[in-house]
Amino acid sequence: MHSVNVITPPAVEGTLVLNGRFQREQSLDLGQLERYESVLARPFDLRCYTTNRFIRRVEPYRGVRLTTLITAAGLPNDVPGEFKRTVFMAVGHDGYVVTFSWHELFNTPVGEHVLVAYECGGRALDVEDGAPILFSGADILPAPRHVKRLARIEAHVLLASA
Ligand SMILES: Nc1nc2c(c(=O)[nH]1)N[C@H]1C(S)=C(S)[C@@H](COP(=O)(O)O)O[C@H]1N2
Ligand SMILES: [Mo]
Repeated sequence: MHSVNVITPPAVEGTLVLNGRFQREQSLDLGQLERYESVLARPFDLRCYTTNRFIRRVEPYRGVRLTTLITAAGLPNDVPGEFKRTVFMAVGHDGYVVTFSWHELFNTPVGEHVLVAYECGGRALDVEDGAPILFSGADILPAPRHVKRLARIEAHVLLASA
């Protein structure tokens, strides 16, 4: 896989960094996330993919769409059309990683439901609650892409190996 050097800044709790192949690296604390247009999600059951275990009912999240943050940071465009080969890695402070493709986020209904949340059930989430929380509201089993203590969104432009 082709990958540019990603210089990872020191992680600050409650602050989300967008880095890698974005045009403008971003660093957003909870207050800055709240300034973007917000979306209210539906309540859902958090259920583990690996075990199918029911974890808990989650009240409606409020947050900003991941696509809104990515658009603000600027998709890679050094090579025409390369933005369509971009994969985004969402990384938690504990090193937990999940992926999203550009197509999935910008060209399927899944993307409309991927939020970086800072409020749940009308109550502000703070760092102790795991904020900001990334979640993908259209997933069949939502627990894997429900990332607590979200630290970074990395943009990687993939190249075929042959
Ligand atoms: N930051 C982070 N978020 C995570 C994980 C993790 O290891 N780290 N595990 C995921 C998985 S696989 C599950 S099943 C749920 C578990 O949720 P819980 O810790 O609230 O029980 O968190 C998800 N979000
Ligand atoms: Mo899980």
